[in-house]
Amino acid sequence: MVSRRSYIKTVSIKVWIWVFSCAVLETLCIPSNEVNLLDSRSVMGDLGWIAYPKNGWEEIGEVDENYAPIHTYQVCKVMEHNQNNWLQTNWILNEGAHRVFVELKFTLRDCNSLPGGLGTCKETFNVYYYESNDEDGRNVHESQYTKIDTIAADESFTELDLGDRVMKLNTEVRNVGPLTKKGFYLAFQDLGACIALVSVRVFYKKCPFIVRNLALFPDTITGSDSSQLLEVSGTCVNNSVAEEPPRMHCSAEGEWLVPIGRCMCQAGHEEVNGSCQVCKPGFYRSALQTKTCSKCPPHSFTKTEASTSCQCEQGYYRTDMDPTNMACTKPPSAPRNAISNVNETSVFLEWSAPEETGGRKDVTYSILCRKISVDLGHYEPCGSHVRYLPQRTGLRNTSVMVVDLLAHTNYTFEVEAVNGVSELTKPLRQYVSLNVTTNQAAPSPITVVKKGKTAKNSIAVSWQEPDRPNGIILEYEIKYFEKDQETSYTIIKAKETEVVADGLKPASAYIFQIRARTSAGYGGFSRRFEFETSPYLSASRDQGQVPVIAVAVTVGIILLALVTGFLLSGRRCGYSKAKQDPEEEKMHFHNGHIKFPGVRTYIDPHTYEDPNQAVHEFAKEIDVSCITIERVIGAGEFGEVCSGPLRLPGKREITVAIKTLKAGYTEKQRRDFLAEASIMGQFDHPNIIHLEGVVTKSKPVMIITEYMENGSLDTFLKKNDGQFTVIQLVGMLRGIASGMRYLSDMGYVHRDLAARNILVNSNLVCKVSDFGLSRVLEDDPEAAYTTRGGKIPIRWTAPEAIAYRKFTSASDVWSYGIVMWEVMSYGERPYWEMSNQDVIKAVEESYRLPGPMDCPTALYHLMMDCWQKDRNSRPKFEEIVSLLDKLIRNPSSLKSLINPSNRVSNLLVEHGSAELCVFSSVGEWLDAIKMGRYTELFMESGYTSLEVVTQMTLDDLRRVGVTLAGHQKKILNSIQEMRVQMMNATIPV
Ligand code: ACK
Repeated sequence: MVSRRSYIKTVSIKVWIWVFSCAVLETLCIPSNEVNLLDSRSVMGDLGWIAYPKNGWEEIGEVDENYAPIHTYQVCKVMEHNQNNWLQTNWILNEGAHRVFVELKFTLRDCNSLPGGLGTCKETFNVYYYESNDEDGRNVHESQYTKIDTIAADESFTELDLGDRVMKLNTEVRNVGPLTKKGFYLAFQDLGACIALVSVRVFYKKCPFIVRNLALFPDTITGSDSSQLLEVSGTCVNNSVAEEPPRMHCSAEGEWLVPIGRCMCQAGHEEVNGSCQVCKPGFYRSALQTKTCSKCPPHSFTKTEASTSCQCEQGYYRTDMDPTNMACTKPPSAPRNAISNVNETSVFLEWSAPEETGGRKDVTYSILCRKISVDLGHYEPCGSHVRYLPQRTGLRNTSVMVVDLLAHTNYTFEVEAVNGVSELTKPLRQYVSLNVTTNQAAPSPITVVKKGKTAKNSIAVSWQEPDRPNGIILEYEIKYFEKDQETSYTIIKAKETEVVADGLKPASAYIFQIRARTSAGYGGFSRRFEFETSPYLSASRDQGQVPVIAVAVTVGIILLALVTGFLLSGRRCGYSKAKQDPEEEKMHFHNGHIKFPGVRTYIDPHTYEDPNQAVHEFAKEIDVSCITIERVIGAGEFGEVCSGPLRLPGKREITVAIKTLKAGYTEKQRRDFLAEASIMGQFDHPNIIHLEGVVTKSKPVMIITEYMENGSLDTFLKKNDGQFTVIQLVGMLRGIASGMRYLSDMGYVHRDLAARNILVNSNLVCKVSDFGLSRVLEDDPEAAYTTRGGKIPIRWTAPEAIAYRKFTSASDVWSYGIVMWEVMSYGERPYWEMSNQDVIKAVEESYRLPGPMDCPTALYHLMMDCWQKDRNSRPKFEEIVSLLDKLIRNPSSLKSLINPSNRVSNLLVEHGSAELCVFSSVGEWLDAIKMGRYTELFMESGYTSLEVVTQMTLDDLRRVGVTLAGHQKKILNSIQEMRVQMMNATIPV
């Protein structure tokens, strides 16, 4: 049994032990967000609490090992009834807190363990508070206190525990609030328990000062409500600015929650442990770029603290656009190794990148072009017409194409390298220069082409000189064709900048392209310009819906206009052919071949049901009043051939030949007569007789052609025997071949090509004439009836045409060979007086006309080629023209004439060995049979003429030094052929 006194003593000892250990751990025991308003353990002197009744709560004065008092209040009146013992604290200042916490540490005796006191023993006590603004509340009545709670022990102790020297200390915490006054008292009411109140701690909670996101948040007393969050604004730390206003929330438990916004260090400062520190010299920090101070980039420095950027070293620069962390840079050095490549008026410039890029990647190049002024001798800007591909400035690649320069001009080009900081260093330009002289160049393409007066068959076209003629324009070439018919086109050459394209189809679209020519050649064609001819006049045809009255009125007006015009003009004559510059030259092309006139291929007029339609399709109707017949110049099959002036309105007067159709003709004769005009009208070539038009509306019916002053070629040559140079004769032949090439390109087979059907003008220009169809067989006096019934000019006609009427351009080539022979022999009659039959036979047996006297070997070879039996082996007119062109260009090639000794005037030459007769020397012969290597041996052995050679035997050959059996055989065979020709070919003429 333990006495009350000894119990209390024992409790005190136990409490002391605990107080001691807690005092040691004091700092650890109180969290930082708690602010004590009262802590009984830390009060050094008397606590000054008041107990009443006086014999209730009593203070046990103990000291700890440091002799500091331990304030413990105890009461243990468990044996007595009606206990009401109060213990009142001092006035506690609440320091602005609206909610405080009361932490009580106490021990409580288990009533069951007390002997005999069970009836009155309590195991709880009550805690009260009373608010007041000052200490006046000391004497208030207990009923004025507000109860905080009844406190029970979680664990009470027993006698046994005391025996074990273990105290069961309870800790209870209660919160009080909301408080509205400056302070308060606490009171502990005991109603009969055995309690030792070891410590009383009163505190409030706060969210402690904190630096978060560079913002300062002050100590903040928590709110009065246990669930309240207080929003607190932060203050940016020194040298920082709010990015977004910083805020945090203080919870009732004294914790900072939900940070919002933040502060950032100002430029020139960096964040170190929640504060903003200045950047040291040599370091910088620009606002909001990096978090920490950075070392100055290359070629820059700073000597001051808190730098926001670094300064460039001398000679180095930074653009406004360059970031502060970029190194300072400098302009590039000049480009290197510049070269130029001139192509006419274009220059390709190429260079290497500069050695020094200045530390930048934005190097570009600019070109400065200057040309040397011819008059002043100084450089001047090149002008805006010069184009740079891809551009003049800001070039990223190390090349540029400069085009549209002037021809034959000196230029200087400066290739400048620039980068982002070049602007800052002007005028220190870094460039490499090049001197360039442009070449001769063709004119630039014509860009402006305009349509002028348009008629149903013609379009007047004008254009502007090319922008860059690059020289004196010698002429223009106008190419045109019907839209979508590009394979057949016409070319007109003109000196002026306008031309009239005529002979066009009404209401049709034509494409025009024009180019200029200078001494440097042709420029490029202009782009395609599309112009349309006027429609037919018969407007009513397309307008079937127009009322009949309107049509009648229109027709009436047109008639009236026509009659009026006719009367006013004094019966003007003419046709609708548009005006054409006399200097213009017109050529037509078909499928790539030059085809002087005739955009289309030749159309057989017989394919027209109505021959009148054909003639008016291809020939223009001329009013007879425009023609004056002055004299008769010959007789044609259908009537006289006359000559006289033709006066067409708006055109200068010209002399024309007028073929007439004699009176009393049949319809067939009229048709056949006009058929020639229908054919001739389709041609337009300088070597084809030109049709001016026809007169069909009055009698006599006439065909009007250009007048050829020298008449037909055969009589002209006979009249002028031996009067012309070889070049003049070849020139005539070239003209005829050119006309024939045109006809063959047009698909027209002449069938009666002979010198008598070639006309010659005053300039010795030969033109092919005499076109017809059945006419060949009818009206040519040379034509003879063949066994098959046809009438054919035997001497001029190829064997296959005679034999089975195979008339082709190849048979025309045969005839051309005969014409060549006629020309070179000044109008000699082919095969002289041989009968047609003998001619057929001789030709059939491979004999051919011998070369005319003084005929160049090359020409005779060509004739012989034209007389190849196999028509496919004959040359084409195209080839003939180009061969003759070559001979004309190289007159010495015409010097070699047929050897007179080999020219057998009265003999025909066997075809296939004709070359033997035309050899002028032994060397030439040996070369021809590919044995030229023996020429020297032949000469040394005295075989210097072909006559002597024809006497040679095998032994002679061996003696000469021809030892190879194959060569001996080849040479002997050729000698044998020569002998046969010279001795046996004896067809008399
Ligand atoms: O040899 P010539 O004088 O030239 O005689 C004939 C005659 O008419 C019968 O055809 C001459 N002749 C034909 N057409 C023309 C022409 N366009 N110019 C000059 N004479 C021509 C031909």
